[in-house]
Amino acid sequence: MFKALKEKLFSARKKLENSLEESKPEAIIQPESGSEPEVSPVTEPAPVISLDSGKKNQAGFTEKFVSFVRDREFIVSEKDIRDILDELEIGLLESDVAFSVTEEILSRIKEDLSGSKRKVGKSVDSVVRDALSDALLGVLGEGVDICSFVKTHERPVKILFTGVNGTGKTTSIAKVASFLQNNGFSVVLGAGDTFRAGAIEQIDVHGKRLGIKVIQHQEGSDPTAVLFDTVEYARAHQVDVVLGDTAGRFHNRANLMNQLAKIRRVINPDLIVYVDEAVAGNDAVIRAEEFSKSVGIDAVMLTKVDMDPKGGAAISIAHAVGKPLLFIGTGQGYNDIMVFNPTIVVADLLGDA
Ligand SMILES: Nc1nc2c(ncn2[C@@H]2O[C@H](COP(=O)(O)OP(=O)(O)O)[C@@H](O)[C@H]2O)c(=O)[nH]1
Ligand SMILES: [Mg+2]
Repeated sequence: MFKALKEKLFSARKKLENSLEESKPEAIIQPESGSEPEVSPVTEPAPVISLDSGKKNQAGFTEKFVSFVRDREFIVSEKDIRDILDELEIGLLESDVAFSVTEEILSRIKEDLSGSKRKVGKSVDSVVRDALSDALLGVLGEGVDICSFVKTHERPVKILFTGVNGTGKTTSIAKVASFLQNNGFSVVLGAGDTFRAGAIEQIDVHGKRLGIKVIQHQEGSDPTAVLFDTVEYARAHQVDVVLGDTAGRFHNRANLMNQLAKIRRVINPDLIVYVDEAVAGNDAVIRAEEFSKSVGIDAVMLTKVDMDPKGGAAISIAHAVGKPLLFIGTGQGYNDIMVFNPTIVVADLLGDA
């Protein structure tokens, strides 16, 4: 997973380590005669290299830092790491990381590494690793614990899935249903895609395989009625969670959007999950933003991560939309689903998993 991103991050990490290694105090400054290198003077820092100020580079950074060493701190000039960050910027964009997210990551790394915050006592590789890790965690957010969400909401918890056709909504509903079942919750499915031929049968097959009830009406019927009946069924049978399928929607198709608005009004879902595919890269991020504005979404599920060697969409989507990435789909089987845990993902991206 995320092969391209891992390679870019690995390359930047090694280059930053080398650059910081060269900025070590011993390499730049002569200790004052008689003073212990470990207990250095508390004088004002003496600039060693001055840079032109005011110029902005590609990533919008101002070259205002100076390189110097004081006490057991070392200061890395922005110039020292600028080329590496420029290269990383291109690498992230090439890996489909959204522009705004790329800028955010770079700005966090720059802020973390340049300046006088770091102690030499910490190894260079951990300084760099922590800077990259913090920057990535900063854009990935907290994630969501769906099981706690279900536990803390009134039953039945109503979760509606929306998004463009073919991205994996129905398959994802089956996976989420199986995941919830495995975590001890009862589930009922609502065949709310009454629009596309074969959609009802498709979700019915999943339901049969998983041993989960599927509420369905005829093709072409009102999806709001199907989902209303599904919620009624859940109430009557004390089912914990309702998972509602919907027809593929384009934000610019008024009739489908109106249908969704009606479902929302009548069903009042606890969670609207926007589903898109990682292979769509930046398009997925842009669509998610548009859906978020027009429909209003609460969380995202990104499918086909197994088919996306780049990984940028998974890194970008939560930050770009301002909503958490709930799950990622990693294949066609029911178990090919992963809770999106930012800490685990970042550890994997930086090669620690
Ligand atoms: N490789 C892979 N294929 C997936 C994943 N999720 C869904 N699919 C496939 O994507 C296709 C469309 O899925 P479907 O659920 O029908 O999409 P929908 O139109 O949005 O409901 C199917 O062939 C699924 O098996 C995934 O995480 N990985
Ligand atoms: Mg479907």
